Amino acid sequence: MTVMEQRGAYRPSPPPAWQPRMDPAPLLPDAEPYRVLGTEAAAKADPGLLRRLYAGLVRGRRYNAQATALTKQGRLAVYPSSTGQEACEIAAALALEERDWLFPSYRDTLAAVARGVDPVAALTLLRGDWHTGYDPHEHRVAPLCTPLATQLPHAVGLAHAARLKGDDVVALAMVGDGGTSEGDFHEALNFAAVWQAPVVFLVQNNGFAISVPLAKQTAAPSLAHKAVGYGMPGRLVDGNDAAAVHEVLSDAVRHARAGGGPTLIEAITYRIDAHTNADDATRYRGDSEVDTWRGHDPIALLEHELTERGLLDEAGKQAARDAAEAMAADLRERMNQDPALDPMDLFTHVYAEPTPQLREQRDQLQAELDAESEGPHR
Ligand SMILES: Cc1ncc(C[n+]2csc(CCOP(=O)(O)OP(=O)(O)O)c2C)c(N)n1
Ligand SMILES: [Mg+2]
Repeated sequence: MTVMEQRGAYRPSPPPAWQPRMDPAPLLPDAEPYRVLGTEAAAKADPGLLRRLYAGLVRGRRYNAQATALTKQGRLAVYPSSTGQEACEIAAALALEERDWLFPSYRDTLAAVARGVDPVAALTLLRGDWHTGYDPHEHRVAPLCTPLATQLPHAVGLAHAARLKGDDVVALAMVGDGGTSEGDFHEALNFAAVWQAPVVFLVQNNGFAISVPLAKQTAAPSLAHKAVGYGMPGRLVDGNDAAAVHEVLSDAVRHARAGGGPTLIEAITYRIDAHTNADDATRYRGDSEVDTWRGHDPIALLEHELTERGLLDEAGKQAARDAAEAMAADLRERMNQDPALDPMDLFTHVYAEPTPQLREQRDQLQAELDAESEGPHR
């Protein structure tokens, strides 16, 4: 048969039937961020949990104020405050079991401390003293991560490995709104969904990536909507409502532990302070926006609920403040002691096998230190 005859014999047929691989509707976030405080759902919230959240929030705010003060005294190089975001920080820590893992960003010191990391050790990186100040295995808290979103693939890797080993472990990875534009965010969510890894992604949408507002960051309907493209559920929550954040995170952790796969949660919150002590936020945002968010303060919201239900009186508030003050005093005192540092530690744990350049730099520093220790130079 000639080619022309073959072509003539070709009968077009419709393409094979196509169907979406799953119904996307259940993955979509609700139209409104989920709330508990100030709604009927609040009556069902566990009083003990609300009290623990309250104590954690009060302590967290005091920690932020103290750490910021330490930057002004030259005791801390930099501090990214999470004032206004304490509900996300504390609820994240309380939604995990001891055996679970937390993968924090540089802003998530409070979550690390709420999981048991020593408040001083949590600041080691921000003081510039060492790579990280605590043993990540002790409280199952990965090092605070400064390169944006790199903690996300780490969390997925750990969660996937745990599942392969049969360990009943969930990883919670925290990231900012700006971090969602990173390639690592995409790779982490894609792998997590394909592998159905037991991981929960918590995006704290605090409105800004340093000076870049969300509108310049993304054109997505919400960050939670991004979940659908990966094949995982997206959830929206009021990030200043500690009870709501705790409930949504706990649901996602339970779902992941039961083999249901990952969830992407977007918590709507606001960064009350500047990006860090080195930033001047008045250059890119107005006071009225900040004031509006001060009116939706996570501590005030929870305090109101607890007071209304007769679960918190003046003595209870004072007890929370006293505990926070004692923590701050201890932090101040220990941070005011000069740490004993070996400059040669700069080169420790950078690579398993140091590169020739690193070896050269190490030798050079050692020679300089030796020369210095030989006493005053002639
Ligand atoms: C890979 C990478 N690129 C750029 C930076 C510089 N940087 C530090 S914080 C930041 C903004 C991040 O904003 P967001 O993810 O919203 O977190 P937030 O600081 O608001 O908690 C940028 C761009 C970085 N640390 N890492
Ligand atoms: Mg942000």
